[in-house]
Parts: sequence; C-alpha cells; structure tokens
Amino acid sequence: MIEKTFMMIKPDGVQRGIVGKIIQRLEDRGLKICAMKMMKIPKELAERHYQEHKGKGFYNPLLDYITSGPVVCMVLEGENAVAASRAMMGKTNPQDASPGTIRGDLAQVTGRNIVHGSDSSESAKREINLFFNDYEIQKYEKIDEAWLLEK
Ligand code: DAT
Ligand code: MG
Repeated sequence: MIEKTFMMIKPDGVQRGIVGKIIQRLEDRGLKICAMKMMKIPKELAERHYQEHKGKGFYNPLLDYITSGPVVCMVLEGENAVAASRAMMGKTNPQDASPGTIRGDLAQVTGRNIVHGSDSSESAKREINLFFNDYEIQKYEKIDEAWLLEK
C-alpha cells in the first residue's frame, strides 16, 4: 500500500551535519520526498506534536531538545512508508537499534536520537497536518517509479 509518513531530522542531526547523509538513505530506499522544510519548532507546536508523552519524566527535556535548534521536516511516500521508515530509523534507544539503521549507525543515546518518524498511519496523518499545509505537499511522478514499484 502506497502511503505517506512524516519524518524529522532533529536539532542534533542538523548540528552534527548529517542531514544529507540521512536524506540520502531515504532517497536510496526509493522513498519519495513530497515535502521538506527547515524550521525552529515553536513550543506550542512541540507540545502538540508530543502530546502523547505529556506527564512522562522525559517530556520537558524532550520539549527543550526538540525546540533547541532548527529541524528538517519531511513528508515521504512509498510502499508501507510508515513501517518502512520506522524500520530504517531503528529502536528509540540507539543502544538497542540495529546496525544498519539510522539510529544504530549514527546515534548513541535516547535523548539525542537524531530522527523522528510517525509510528502509525493515524499519527502520520496527524503529524503531516501539524507541520505542513496542503500546498506544501507536492504531487508528482518520479521517473524511477516504474522500476521501483510494481505499477
Ligand atoms: P520514537 O521517537 O521512537 O517514536 P517515542 O515516541 O516513544 O519514540 O518517544 C519520543 C521521543 O521521546 C524519543 O525519540 C526520545 C524521547 N524518549 C522516549 N522514551 C524516552 C525515555 N525512556 N527516556 C528519555 N527519552 C525518551
Ligand atoms: Mg514516537
């Protein structure tokens, strides 16, 4: 099933200069970039984005971290894009993330795990709508689709 997901390179990924490296992996997999922008997340947006974690011990440090500098937000599309991108990210704690995953290869601790990705199609829809307007999400055909997907 072709679907969209939301992904974000967090402030540490931007500061460490590995934005290109992360996006390269996603493009190499064939995930289509439908939207992309850099922004510094306002506190209110961060609270809405992470509302499911409100009240947990790591909630305030998480808000401080995610609002501490610019992030790169993306909408990606592909076959089972939500699960595919989660698998590429690896486990939340980079110590548990397999080598070969973004977190397993590029991060060390949970509080600096460099990427966010939606965990279900419902959260993907919610998060895409939180971060992007319709006119920022591009509909286009890529020339490799006939070879990448069975269409
Ligand atoms: P994920 O980012 O893999 O979807 P999550 O939604 O459970 O993980 O948590 C959101 C972020 O909050 C996560 O990327 C890092 C932080 N976090 C989660 N669990 C944590 C914990 N036990 N200690 C510290 N930070 C945590
Ligand atoms: Mg999550």
